[in-house]
Amino acid sequence: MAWNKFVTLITILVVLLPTIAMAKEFVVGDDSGWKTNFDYEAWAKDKVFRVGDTLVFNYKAPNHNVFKVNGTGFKECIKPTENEAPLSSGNDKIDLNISGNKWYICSVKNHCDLGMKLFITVSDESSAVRGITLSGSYQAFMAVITAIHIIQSVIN
Ligand SMILES: [Cu+2]
Repeated sequence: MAWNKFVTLITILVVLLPTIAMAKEFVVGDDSGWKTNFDYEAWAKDKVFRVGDTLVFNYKAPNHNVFKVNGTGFKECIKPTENEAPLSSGNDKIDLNISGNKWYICSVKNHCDLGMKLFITVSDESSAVRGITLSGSYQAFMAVITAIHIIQSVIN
């Protein structure tokens, strides 16, 4: 009967919850990947990056690369000096371990000017905190479900 379904629902949610609370992996540009003539400002606009999340730059090596730069380097597309090695695997993962502003560019030819530049702000509210927030609303949700079931059983 309904009680069995309720127990099943609780079991599913308890199993799923830790997955929901885990750190996020952001694929830069989603399916488009890291390329010229893409609006990464628009891509990043509605996203919330947190400490513990990961950025993934996908592209066909060696056509592009990923350089971490500062705000000026980003704005003026300044290529880092020769002795700094860029990420260039074509599947570059960057762990966002520290909060603050981060700027990334491609230093191949004039790709930065052609739009291969990404600016994000990493929030210091960690994924663990987000998990707690989520489980808070989760508890509220479960309380409502339980209340509905109690009311239903009283009516019946
Ligand atoms: Cu490039």
